[in-house]
Amino acid sequence: MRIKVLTTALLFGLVACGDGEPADQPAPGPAPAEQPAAEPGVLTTAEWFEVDHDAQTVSIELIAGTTSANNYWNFHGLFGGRGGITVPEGYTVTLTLVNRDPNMGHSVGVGELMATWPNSFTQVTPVFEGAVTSNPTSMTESTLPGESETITFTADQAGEFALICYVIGHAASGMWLPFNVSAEGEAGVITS
Ligand SMILES: [Cu+2]
Repeated sequence: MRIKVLTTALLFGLVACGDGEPADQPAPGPAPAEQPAAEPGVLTTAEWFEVDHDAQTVSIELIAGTTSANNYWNFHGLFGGRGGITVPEGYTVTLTLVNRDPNMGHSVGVGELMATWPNSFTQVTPVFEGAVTSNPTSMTESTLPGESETITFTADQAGEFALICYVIGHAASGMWLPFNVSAEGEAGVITS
């Protein structure tokens, strides 16, 4: 989402800072790509995401290995920073990690957003207390194929974070998902 927004801002900046060419000149190059049905960066709903504003709770079923994309190292088919989840600040989040990858254990935790990801994590400290599955760095004792694990935490700090698989090599290979905590109470998912 952020990348798209930045790209748009950059393009706008380039246009705005142009050298005064007539505005009615058609832009050179290929026509812009058609917009997909769901605009990137716009929060939407999904059957795996439920928010209850009265109870101030969010329920997420996070499926690892949903598709074979990225060698099954994905959440809901998303990897490499695509997609994302936004929850309102202060809400209690119940997240169930479901591992459908036929080959490999996975984990998930809420961590700081990084520009690049280390191959291995020597220490895992989640941003929110309780916001990480058990044995998150272990290939043999994390959430194994066919297993699931539920964690519960309170998203008590607004900001831009990430849902990270801490198994060695996985985050570096793209197995992470943007996770935002909104001070404005926004909730939803981005699925592309
Ligand atoms: Cu993984």
